[in-house]
Amino acid sequence: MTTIAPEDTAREAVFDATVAADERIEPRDWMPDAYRSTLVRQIAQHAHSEIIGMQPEANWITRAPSLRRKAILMAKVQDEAGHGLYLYSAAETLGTSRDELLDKLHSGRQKYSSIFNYPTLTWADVGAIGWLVDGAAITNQVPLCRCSYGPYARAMVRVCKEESFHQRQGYELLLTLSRGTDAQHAMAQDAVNRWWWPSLMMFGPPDDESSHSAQSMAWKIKRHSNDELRQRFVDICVPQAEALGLTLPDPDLTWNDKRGHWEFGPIDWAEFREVLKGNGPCNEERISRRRQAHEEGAWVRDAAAAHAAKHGKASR
Ligand code: FAQ
Repeated sequence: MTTIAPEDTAREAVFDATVAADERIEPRDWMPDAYRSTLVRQIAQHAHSEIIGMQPEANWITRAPSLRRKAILMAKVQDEAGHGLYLYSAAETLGTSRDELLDKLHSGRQKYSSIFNYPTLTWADVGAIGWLVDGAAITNQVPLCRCSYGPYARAMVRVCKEESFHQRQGYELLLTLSRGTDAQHAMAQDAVNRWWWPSLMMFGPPDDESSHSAQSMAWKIKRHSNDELRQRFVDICVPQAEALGLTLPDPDLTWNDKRGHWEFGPIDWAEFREVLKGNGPCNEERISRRRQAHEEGAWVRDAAAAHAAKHGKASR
C-alpha cells in the first residue's frame, strides 16, 4: 500500500484550493502526477493537430486562385506552425521535451485531431476548413483560455485571436464562391457537405463515452463537456450557413424552442472510431509526410545545435 507523505497532503490542499479559487497552477507549483500527465496528453495532441493540420491546406497554396488568396493562405498555414510551437513550449513547462512528443506522434503513441485525416479535394475545402474547422477549434479553445494551467491558458489567448482571423477568411472565401457562378456555388456546397460531420466529431466522443471529461472538468482544464461545446457550435453555424446561402447536410436540423437550441441528427461514431484507429482516408499519408518532413529537417536541428554549442548555449 502506498502511503501519502504529510507534505504531499498539504501541497495537495494548496493545489485544490488554487483550482477552487479559479487561480492558475504554474510550472513550479506542486501538482498531482495525473494532472500533469493529462495536461501533457491534451497539450501534445493539440500541438500535433496544429502541425499536422498544416498539410491539408498547404496542399492548395500552389493552386490558390489569386495572389491575395495565396498570401492569406500562406499566412494561415504559418500561423498553425506558430500555434504548434506555443503549444510544444507549454508542454515543455511540464517537464517533457519536444523531441519526446514528436517521437510519440511519429510512432503513433500520441494522437492528433481526427479532422485532419480527411482530404482537401477542391479549393472550396480551404473555405470550409476556415469556416467549420477553425470555427470548431475556436468554440473549443475559447474556454481553454480559462484553463487552470497558466502556460496553456495564456497560449490559448493568442491562438484564439489568430483562429478568429482564420475563421473569417474561410467564411469570406465561401461567401465569394457561394455568390459566384453555379459551378462555384456547387463547389462550396460540396465542401460544406463533406466537412460538416467530421467538424462535429472534433469535439470528441459523446459525454457518456468521454473517458477524461469528468476529471478534466473537476481540475478546470476543460470548462465544458464535449456535447455542450458541440451544441454551441451547431447553434452558431446554422444561421451562418443561411447567411452564406448554403445548406448543412443534416435533414434532422430543427429549432427546439423549449431548449433554445438546434436539434441535429445522429453522428456516425463508428466512422470517428475508425479514423482514430488509423483507418481514415488520409491517416497514412499525413503521418508519413510528417515523418519525412522531420527527417528532412534534421540538418536544421543539427546546425542549430552546432551553433548553440559554439556559442556556449545548451542546444534545444
Ligand atoms: N480526434 O475523453 P475524451 C485545430 C480522443 S486544433 C482525435 O473526450 P478529452 C486548429 C481523446 O484524445 C484541433 N482524438 O478526451 C487548426 C481520448 O484519447 P486518449 C485540436 C480524439 O481529451 C485548424 C479519447 O478520444 N484541438 O483544429 C478526438 O477529454 C485548422 C477520449 O476522448 C485540440 O486538441 C478527436 N477529435 O477531450 C489547425 C483542443 N476527440 O488521449 C489547422 C484541445 C477525442 O485517451 C487548420 N483538446 N479524442 O488516447 C481538447 O479540448 C480535448 O482533448 C478534446 C477531447 C475535446 C479534443
